[in-house]
Amino acid sequence: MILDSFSLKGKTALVTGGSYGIGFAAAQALAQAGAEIAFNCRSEEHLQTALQAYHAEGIDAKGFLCDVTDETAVVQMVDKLQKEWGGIDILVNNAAITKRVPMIQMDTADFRRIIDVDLTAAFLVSKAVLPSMIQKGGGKIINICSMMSELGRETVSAYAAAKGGLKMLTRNIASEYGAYNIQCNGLGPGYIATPQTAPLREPQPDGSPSPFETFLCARTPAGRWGTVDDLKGPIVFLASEASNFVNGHILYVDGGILAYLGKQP
Ligand code: NAP
Ligand code: GCO
Repeated sequence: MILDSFSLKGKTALVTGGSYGIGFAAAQALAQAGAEIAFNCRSEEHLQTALQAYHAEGIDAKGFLCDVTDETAVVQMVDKLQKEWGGIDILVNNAAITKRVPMIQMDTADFRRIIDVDLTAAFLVSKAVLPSMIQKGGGKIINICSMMSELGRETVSAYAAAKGGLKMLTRNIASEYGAYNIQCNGLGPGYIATPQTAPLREPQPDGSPSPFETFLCARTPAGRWGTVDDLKGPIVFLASEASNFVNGHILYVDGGILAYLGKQP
């Protein structure tokens, strides 16, 4: 039955940055499709809150306090999971940060930090997980890309550079490890209502939508912000056997933004 190819029963999945936002929703979806879930984040408070939320939904998630830029901590987390699970079948490189500031005003340290979290970390975690995927005879790596993997906009130079790099890292992992039955693809959300984009959705003092919200909805054929629920089906697809011949692809889930010049004012 074709639907069986979307099942993740018996699979294990690590979602970086799975304490809230898109990462939490991705982990929820993978669990609902049958996978065992692990996630990491930086904050003890977020970790505990997320564990309670997962457990309240009957998801026996494993949580780790681990900064994805800390290679030692990443290797320790992956080693622990591989000992407990016998390997990691699915890796979602989701954790990322942004800082919205004009490039010439951006501190170099901030630029470097964003590249470190949003790009280098995907290299670190993938490098830690790939050997056991090769040994197991296959695996899935899903890198959470962005509209900024394709488009620029004011104030997001570091983030866009990272997300553009993440698109090509995705293609390179696909190229280098496809022979081991490992598929590495990107999921490229449009604009999604999460804490990361909350500042862009802040209503104006008179209660009217933010200028960015008005702009974005005119730029999106669907005419709305995406929700984390919009991403659940695509993430399960990319994590499942249903996508075994999809490799190096960035699946944009953007309501049509990348296809659209924008509504004429
Ligand atoms: P978010 O709301 O800011 O959530 C980020 C998650 O990553 C949190 O769980 C956070 O937990 C964790 N995190 C941040 N830095 C970390 C680090 N150094 N080590 C470990 N965990 C870390 O972001 P989001 O909107 O859900 O976005 C998730 C992913 O989707 C990111 O890759 C983002 O670039 C991408 N994306 C977002 C949108 C959107 O519109 N929201 C669109 C396209 C792509 P702690 O704070 O506890 O560490
Ligand atoms: C921004 C937003 C975007 C979204 C997302 C779009 O400031 O433009 O943060 O970067 O997070 O990546 O796909």
